[in-house]
Amino acid sequence: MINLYDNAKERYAGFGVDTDAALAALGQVRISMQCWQGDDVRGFEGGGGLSGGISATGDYPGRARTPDELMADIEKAFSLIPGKHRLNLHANYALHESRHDRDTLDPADFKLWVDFARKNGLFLDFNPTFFSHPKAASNLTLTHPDPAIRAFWIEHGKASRRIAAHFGREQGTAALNNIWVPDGAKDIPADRYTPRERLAAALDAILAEQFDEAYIIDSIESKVFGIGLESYTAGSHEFCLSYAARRGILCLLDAGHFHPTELISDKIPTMLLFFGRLALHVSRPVRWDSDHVVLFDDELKEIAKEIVRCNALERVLIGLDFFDASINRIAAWVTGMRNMQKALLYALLLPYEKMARLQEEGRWTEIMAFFETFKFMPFAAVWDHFCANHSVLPEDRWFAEAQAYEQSVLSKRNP
Ligand code: RNT
Ligand code: ZN
Repeated sequence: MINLYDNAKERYAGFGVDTDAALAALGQVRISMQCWQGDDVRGFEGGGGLSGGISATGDYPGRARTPDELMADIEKAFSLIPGKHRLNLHANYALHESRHDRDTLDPADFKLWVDFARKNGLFLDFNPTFFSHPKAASNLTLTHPDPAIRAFWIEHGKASRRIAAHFGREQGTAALNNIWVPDGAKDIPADRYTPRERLAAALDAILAEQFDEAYIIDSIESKVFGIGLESYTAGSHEFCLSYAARRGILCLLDAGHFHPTELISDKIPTMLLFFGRLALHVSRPVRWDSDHVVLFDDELKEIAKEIVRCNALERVLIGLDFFDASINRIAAWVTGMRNMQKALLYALLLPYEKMARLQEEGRWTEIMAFFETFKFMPFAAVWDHFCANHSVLPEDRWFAEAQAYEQSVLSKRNP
């Protein structure tokens, strides 16, 4: 029988590409998987629905309803994803010891998650939750005109940083603490300046406490608009980029937070010129910030290509952000995670030096031909080899396993 991997290795070597080195590099990359795909961003506070101008659409059966179910589902998903990764938590997934409101959350409220991460060899990341809460009912938090409400959310931001730093200390490697606020306006605002002034001041207050950067990395996520917030978003890209640059934190790019034809792949090399690190929410916007599952499509490959081309696998913190409630949620996670990995592998298997030289010489026909040739290289054999090395099912077999779990576990859950 022909060994497909050996054959692929030889073909790639013909272009000077070392498949073993690519697989070793991919094995080092931890992607942060969003806990919120498992339960449609509901969390465990038992409050009202999702707010903040975001929306999980669909009612596919089998949503995780309890912490135990969510943890079991996350474990199932990771069993179908090669390599070791990270888990991205939101503050509204606190497993309360003491029923704290968001302004007084503390690390003890996340002890069970820390235990869960340790048991599964995962590293944790964190997000304060500035939505789905009575005090965010108007979709105003850090820009709220009422100083008491602003103070509540500032305390939440501070509490979140303490929790993230605690994760970092426990896991011996920094946790990303990403701030995203929905604040904005449905219709044309009379004043675009004052809310942004308040946002900057509130962020300064949240970030005032100093932590060891070995434990926590701070970022701020921009957005162009949300549902019901169509006309104005205080934390626009210019706001977040400028704020992050001036205050020395990271700017997080969410693939769905720009105008429909604006792509984050082009922003990656640009920002890496000026920032030591960059954080991503890889998502798939369909006509708007719809948070569809990440597919192995052209933009995903382009995102991965820019990260690899800039030699920035350690400088770009890759997290996923989608929440599709219309399909099997385990399959959603596994598809998105594996696709992110596939895109990175695809990028690691391109002969950049050679192509960069062609670009210097203006030989654009050859560059185009190279890219097209590589679409038909035996990439799948290299990917399946990676899965086998990590004792995970290959591309054509994992889905049956997800279906079996749906049959035996998910289908037994009531809505
Ligand atoms: C919202 C942002 C944000 C959320 C998560 C749940 O548009 O993308 O990152 O999706 O925090
Ligand atoms: Zn996001």
